[in-house]
Amino acid sequence: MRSAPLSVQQVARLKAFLHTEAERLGFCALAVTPARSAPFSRERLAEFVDLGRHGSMQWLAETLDRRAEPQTLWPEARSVIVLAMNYGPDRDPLENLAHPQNATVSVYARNRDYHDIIKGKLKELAGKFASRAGGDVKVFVDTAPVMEKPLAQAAGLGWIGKHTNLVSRSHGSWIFLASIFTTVDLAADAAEVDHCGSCRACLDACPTDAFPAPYQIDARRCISYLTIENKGPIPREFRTAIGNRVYGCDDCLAACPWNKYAQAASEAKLIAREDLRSPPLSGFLAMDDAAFRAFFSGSPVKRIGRDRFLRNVLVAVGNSGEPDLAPPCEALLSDASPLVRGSAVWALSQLTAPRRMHELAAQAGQEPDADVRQEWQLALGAGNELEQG
Ligand code: B12
Ligand code: SF4
Ligand code: SF4
Repeated sequence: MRSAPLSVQQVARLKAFLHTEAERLGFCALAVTPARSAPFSRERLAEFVDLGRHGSMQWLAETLDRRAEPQTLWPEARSVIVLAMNYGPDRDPLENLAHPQNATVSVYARNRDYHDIIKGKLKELAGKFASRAGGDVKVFVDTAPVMEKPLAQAAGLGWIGKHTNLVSRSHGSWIFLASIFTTVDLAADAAEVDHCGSCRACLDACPTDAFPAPYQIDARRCISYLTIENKGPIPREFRTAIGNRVYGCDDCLAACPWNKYAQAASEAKLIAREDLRSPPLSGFLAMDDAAFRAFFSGSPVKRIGRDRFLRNVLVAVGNSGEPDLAPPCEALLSDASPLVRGSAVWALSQLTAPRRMHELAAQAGQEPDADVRQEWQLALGAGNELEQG
């Protein structure tokens, strides 16, 4: 149902109300754009998918039409209220990369899952707005088929930087995005323009060369994709470059000079848990499913499950240069998960002498999984066939 048009004064009062309430709820910025696709966003999303840069994120291709056009997602929508929440780190987010025996969890995942935090606040704001303005509302954060960055740029919250994330002149790039769609026509705010200039710090900072060109990303090469979205083994070509990053990556964001304006998160649930600032890798290797769930209760890390998390930890262990981590890895050679077994083979191959690898292969016996067999073959060197199960 389309809402009745409001006077200029009514719209101004509603927007003032939205700003006050959003600030009270802990959002750092809010702006409005019409419920129309942002310029070029459809073509660029289609190109990204056509080139296969979405990897296994098939949902990006399946929802393309709704994602590219807000009114295909919800025909009655007239305006989109875009919001940002600051999750800025309180110290150098990359300092832990210099401690290869500890794990680096990306800044956004060092405490509670932002989806849960933002969704509750969005619903509260949307409910209050709807009771004043009339009409219907729908709230979205991250997982819905909405192109949050182009809408945020169109609303004026910031611009999509060369690292393909939104950068704000006042808050830098450590911001989450969310939106409220409404059937009410609200006056649009002015779009933001690009302030990257000749800078290319983010492009040069990427450890896996995931930017085919400025403003374009190949998700298949991005550590965030490889450690979070990707369900299979981590492709060998990226394992060394991943270093000790066990969940996501922040290097391109951290490189951005506009973060000099960023502030540390004020929302307590987004401030890093002490035990996630620099957790020793050794502490994760013995985790079973129950221990993993308990440790990551309420955290976004829980989403990938124990096996994928251990896969990531084992890649970091392989990069740690720490032979003391070999014994707990050996125990994982007989793990129930082929993903974990295969990653343990690789980690050990980086830490252990070839003779020991041959002893371990003999002890491992028959291997039913083809991927794990291949890991063994590569770890033992060509010509060493492992028995098939
Ligand atoms: C899929 C996805 C990913 C993928 C792909 C990343 C990407 N850049 O799109 C992966 C898994 C790699 C990923 C990683 C991360 N993500 Co993510 N992700 C998403 C998601 C769900 C969809 C994004 C999407 O549609 N991508 C497809 C591309 C084609 O769309 P697009 O980037 O909007 O496209 C624009 C640009 O590419 C640009 N463009 C393309 N070609 C060209 C050419 C020229 C000349 C120009 C000027 C522009 C241009 O224009 C396009 C359209 O306007 C959004 C949430 C959402 N619903 O939007 C979160 C989101 C983008 N992610 C977010 C975050 C925080 C991250 C990470 C930082 C997490 C981490 N620490 O590990 C990393 C950052 C990696 C990076 N450099 O982008 C935040 C970003 C907030 C912000 N400030 O922008 C979002 C918005 C989630 C949220 N609700 O806050 N993510
Ligand atoms: S998040 Fe890391 S791997 Fe992904 S594009 Fe940025 S720097 Fe590269
Ligand atoms: S690091 Fe430089 S090029 Fe990259 S987003 Fe920031 S300003 Fe733009």
